[in-house]
Amino acid sequence: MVDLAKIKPYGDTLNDGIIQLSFTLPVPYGDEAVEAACQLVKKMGLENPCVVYSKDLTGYSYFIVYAKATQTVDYMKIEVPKVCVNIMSKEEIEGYINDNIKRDLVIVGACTGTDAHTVGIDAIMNMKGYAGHYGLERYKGIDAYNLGSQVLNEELVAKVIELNADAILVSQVVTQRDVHIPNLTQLVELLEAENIRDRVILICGGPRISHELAKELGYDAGFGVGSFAEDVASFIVTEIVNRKLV
Ligand code: B12
Repeated sequence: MVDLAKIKPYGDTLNDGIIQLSFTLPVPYGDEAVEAACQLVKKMGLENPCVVYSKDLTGYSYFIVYAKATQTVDYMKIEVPKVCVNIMSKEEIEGYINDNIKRDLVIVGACTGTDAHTVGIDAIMNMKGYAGHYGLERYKGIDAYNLGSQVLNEELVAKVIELNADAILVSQVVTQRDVHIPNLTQLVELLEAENIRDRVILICGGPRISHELAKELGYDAGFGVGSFAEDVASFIVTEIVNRKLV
């Protein structure tokens, strides 16, 4: 029986609390390294650590450990800020643009700053799309410009002005040392300085981007893992109509 007010991990039998951790310790492989791994897991508040796999990483040591969590979470009290929009199919979005906006939309996207990961922004924008979901370049009524990777915010803003874009898509995949935060913030500042922030739909995305973070940073929406072009396009077209940017 699952008590939603007190959920805990399920490993072998329901409510046994068993979880799996994997990590690397910067010490040579051996009994002392295994003991260090167990002690570390216990210090995390987990019980009965059991090293089920370990490997010498030439000077470092890698572990997979099973352990028992006794903590629980009240699932009934969970609230996650999400993009609230009716997700339409590609054809429905094309029809919505035709019926409600009556002009082609210009969407400019890029992976910005020092970030060279193109696959995420390509998944959303490229003609062939991702996992069976066509990208924005294939949509009737959308002119999509994918500027690629390592695009400076200044370059992106210049392109947005040149094309009189309706929406900006920013991809940030690398989040080491929170490098994405000042980069995303700078873009908002540049758009404000150019006095165009209010007339564009500003969206960011990436595997460690949440809608909550995006809103905090001054974006209209944030999209994470598993997003498709339909999710983003549905948000953009609805927002354009709601904000009377038609
Ligand atoms: C492929 C890859 C690379 C390739 C990138 C090639 C390319 N042309 O893109 C190369 C080898 C160049 C690379 C380099 C590096 N990488 Co790399 N890379 C990856 C890897 C294996 C896959 C990323 C990927 O393609 N995912 C598939 C796409 C489809 O998923 P996605 O990006 O999440 O996109 C989806 C959503 O997030 C969302 N989305 C993404 N962007 C946007 C934008 C908008 C607007 C919207 C709406 C949605 C959206 O929609 C997409 C579809 O659903 C990941 C590990 C992993 N398994 O994820 C590491 C990873 C991202 N890389 C990492 C690192 C550290 C690096 C390097 C710094 C390594 C180094 N020390 O040199 C460099 C950085 C280079 C740079 N300047 O950016 C780390 C990042 C850690 C962190 N927290 O920051 C990861 C997580 C690996 C790891 N575990 O350490 N990498």
